[in-house]
Amino acid sequence: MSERITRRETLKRGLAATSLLAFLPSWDIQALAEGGTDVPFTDIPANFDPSIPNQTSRILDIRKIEGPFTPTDQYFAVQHFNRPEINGSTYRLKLSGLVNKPMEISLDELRAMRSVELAVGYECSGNSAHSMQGLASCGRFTGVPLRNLLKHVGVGSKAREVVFFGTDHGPQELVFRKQTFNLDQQYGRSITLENAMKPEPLVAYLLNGEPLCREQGFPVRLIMPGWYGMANVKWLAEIHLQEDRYLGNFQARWYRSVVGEGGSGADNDPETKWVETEVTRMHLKSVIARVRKTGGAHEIYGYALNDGTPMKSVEIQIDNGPWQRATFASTNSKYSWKLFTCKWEGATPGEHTLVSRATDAEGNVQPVAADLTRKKTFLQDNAQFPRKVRIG
Ligand SMILES: Nc1nc2c(c(=O)[nH]1)N[C@H]1C(S)=C(S)[C@@H](COP(=O)(O)O)O[C@H]1N2
Ligand SMILES: [Mo]
Repeated sequence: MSERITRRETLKRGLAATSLLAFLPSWDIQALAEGGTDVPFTDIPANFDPSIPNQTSRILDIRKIEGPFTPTDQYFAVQHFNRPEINGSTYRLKLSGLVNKPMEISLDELRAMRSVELAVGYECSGNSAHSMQGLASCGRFTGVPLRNLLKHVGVGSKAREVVFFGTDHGPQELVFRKQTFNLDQQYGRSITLENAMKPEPLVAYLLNGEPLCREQGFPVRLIMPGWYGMANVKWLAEIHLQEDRYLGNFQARWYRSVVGEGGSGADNDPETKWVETEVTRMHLKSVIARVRKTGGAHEIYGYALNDGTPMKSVEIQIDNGPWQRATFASTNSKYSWKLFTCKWEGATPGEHTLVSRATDAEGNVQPVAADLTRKKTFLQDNAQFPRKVRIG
């Protein structure tokens, strides 16, 4: 008997060790586990303190990234209104509009449906050097594939657009020609039915194996793998199917990019075509997050994000030297953020400039800031992000 218990214990311990190994990213095994030290960045503004709690956002301190999944208490958070507090036991997700059987689904009913788990990394479309690239995270999300839910209620034959409303709402300035109204709006986003029926979108209720916390949208949120953060509607109240396009503020106005094409780029050059587009899928980006010193060796760590197109490479340039290829972590997956590491040979004392650039399998290369000067609006800033460090 006791032997059996012992064997079971050993088995348990063995399993624990295996799963631990599975989650110990190749990313940090060497430098982080062997007790290295952080090489300080000298480009961090004196007033930058991501630990200060903030009503509208929580920034991830990317110097603390240790592995594939961002711990829940560090996970970045952005919202336009408040963070509604929802009672999970009375919660109902409404499915309405052009559906065959309108429904109100409880959390227990949702949990009883077949679920999938997916590693998804994303950033806010406003993430940039201003937030030290900390409006990004990666989590393990569990939920019901959106298309299963839609099949469950039956998609009406005229439905073309799927709208997601959060519980949160508040006054919004709405400009119509020369009139300005201040009207209450819910947070709302839409996608085409075609995108909704793809296998990836998830109606998620767990993050890293735990119920979503309030900041991340308890009890239920949408997750659109490969898309910028604004698509991932939190505190999901209603999924509404309709024929016409949805033009709510956060769909039609707030998340747009305006880029000049052709001509000189001067605002009034009639040869310049100003192209206005929706913000949807993530543009290719990589960011250096940490530099670690272990014994005499230096190593550079960072994350890369994109729309799920296979990532071909991340390269690192040190002090305008040759580009050298970084190694991707074995734990990366199609929609996770892609962690990378690169050995820094022959690092000398003093200040150095480091920069990374990502390239995808379709040949897209992460731009430099000068390539983006014709983008008038600040969203989708995926420019290369030069860093400064000092080796003591
Ligand atoms: N209901 C609701 N969902 C929302 C928002 C919001 O204001 N309300 N903000 C969006 C934006 S702009 C971003 S970047 C992501 C951030 O997701 P996170 O807080 O889980 O990191 O949530 C999105 N989902
Ligand atoms: Mo965002």
